[in-house]
Amino acid sequence: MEAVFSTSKRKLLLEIAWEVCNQVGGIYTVIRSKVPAMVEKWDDNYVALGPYFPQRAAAEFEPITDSDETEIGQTVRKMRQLGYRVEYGYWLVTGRPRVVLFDISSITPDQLNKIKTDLWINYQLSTLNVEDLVNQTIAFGEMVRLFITLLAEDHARRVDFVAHFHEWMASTGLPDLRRDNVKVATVFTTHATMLGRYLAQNEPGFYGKLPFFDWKREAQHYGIDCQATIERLSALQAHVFTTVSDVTARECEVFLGRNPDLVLPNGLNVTRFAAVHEFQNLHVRYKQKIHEFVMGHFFQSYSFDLEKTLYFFTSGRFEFTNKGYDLTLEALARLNYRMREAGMDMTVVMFMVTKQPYTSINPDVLHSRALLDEIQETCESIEKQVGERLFQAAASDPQGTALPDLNNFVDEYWRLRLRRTVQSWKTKHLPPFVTHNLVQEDDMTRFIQKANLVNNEFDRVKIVYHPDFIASTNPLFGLDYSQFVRGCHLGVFPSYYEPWGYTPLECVVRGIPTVTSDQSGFGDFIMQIMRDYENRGIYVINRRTQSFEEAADQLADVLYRFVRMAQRDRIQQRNRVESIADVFDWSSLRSYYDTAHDLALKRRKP
Ligand code: G6P
Ligand code: 1S3
Repeated sequence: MEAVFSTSKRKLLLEIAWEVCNQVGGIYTVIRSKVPAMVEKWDDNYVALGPYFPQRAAAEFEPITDSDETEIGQTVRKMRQLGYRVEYGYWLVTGRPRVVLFDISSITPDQLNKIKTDLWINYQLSTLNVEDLVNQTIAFGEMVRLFITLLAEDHARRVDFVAHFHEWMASTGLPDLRRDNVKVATVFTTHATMLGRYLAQNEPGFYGKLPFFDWKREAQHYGIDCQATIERLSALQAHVFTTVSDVTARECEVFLGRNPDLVLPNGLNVTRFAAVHEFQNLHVRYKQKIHEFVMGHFFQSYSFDLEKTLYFFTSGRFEFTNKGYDLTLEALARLNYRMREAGMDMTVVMFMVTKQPYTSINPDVLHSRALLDEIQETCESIEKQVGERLFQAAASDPQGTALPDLNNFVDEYWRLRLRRTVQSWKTKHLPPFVTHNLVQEDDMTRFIQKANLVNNEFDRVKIVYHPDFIASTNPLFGLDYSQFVRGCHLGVFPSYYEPWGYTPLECVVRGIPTVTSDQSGFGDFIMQIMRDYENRGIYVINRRTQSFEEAADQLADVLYRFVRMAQRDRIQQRNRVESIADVFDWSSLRSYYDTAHDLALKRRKP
């Protein structure tokens, strides 16, 4: 009998995620940034599977229209003949892999009910009253299951298939693949546990209580029984179960009933400049854009020396305690106090970037910005006029000795216009600490007010709460996120719950120092692989054994020391941070994935 899995057979990897061609959060970054490294190893034998949402796919998907006789092409045709809508083409990202996207609307309500009944009968998985997203993922999971089943039925004699599922949202069909003994080696990666996310946010002293939680009871309590059960079934049934960090691995045993076989750290597709000074130059260029925002935002009320101003930022989804926004604000309040006590003339502007419901950008903020632009245009006109007239005067001056009075070169019109614009711009109000009109007050605004970080002139720490992610279309900065990061001096991410956390890593690869925590996967990883991380501009806050108060003190210390650094030291530190970027390139970190796939194939072999 022909062995189904033999070492000589071709191998084909399917990577399955809800975020393939569909950006929601961090998993999109994992898959997309990893594509070039995957394609380098797997070439045409790498295929990504995701859901089909026409509007989202429009920007990053190109269909294959020619007849395609590969195993994937044939199976897509078979699914279509069975009446399912399946899109097949290329994902238009670096590496251009093949993708199969499943239109979940081709699962009828009757079919969905039947799938849900079977999930109950086979796995006691209750889907009563679940949110619509869960229904969508069940439809997606079923189409993925069917696709892999057909693929393996027809081609497993010649090809070894590995299916790598990311998160429960992609894996509702995984238990059936195992039950039906479909010839595919399976890997399941969880990027967080549902229960961890909820409990860390709501249960004080979460980590201390971790070993004692009853997963089922908590899942029912938080109304996430279905999601948590899918996650658990997937973890238990996959040939290889993995997560993104040791931090999350600790939760897996308790919530999912299985220790991960492997930890697969997250990387990025790192592009480094040939010359070091290039990324330093970019820092200056984008800092200038941030200066413009700061002038527009603050200088109508009062001004400060931009040469002595540092830009700190945090960015992430609005999980107030999980992302450590509470700790960050507390530490900033302490920093403000210390800077004032020490009589420092430095200013720190802290950008709190996240996403919360708002009605519009605050019109006053926009108006102030527009007036500043007008002042700038007026100054440029004056500059041009003065330049031209000075040139004429200098050329026609017989002696060429005295510098004429430049004021005489400015028309009355421009003088008045400048004066009027500046006067109409100035205000006695304090600069707002939030840039948008929020639908309602939230934990951030309440904390800022409680800590009295309301942008008083005497405060050394200013707050700009920007409740929308940064995009180049945003009129306030005119920068994309990556440029914004480059223009800042320090990223601050002392998370309490963070399976990995891309944000500090995104700083590192751009040569910007960053604060992280030992409860984040990234922070934990850096502590394992590097001794002198602090010297390299990665500050790890101890949130594992310290109380909130102690951690806030530690963070305030770190920030205070950073503020006191000389510019020369900051420049050198940026060089040191940037020099470790390669560690996080997928060309180094892909090997963890290779190990997982090899192990799954080995375990799947009869
Ligand atoms: C880069 C540039 C320098 C500039 C410095 C500002 O290193 O190459 O010309 O002086 O950035 O650094 P700072 O930390 O003050 O923004
Ligand atoms: C998760 O996304 P999140 O922000 O919901 O997955 C990311 C990718 O692995 C990870 O970086 C992050 O910590 C997790 O929380």
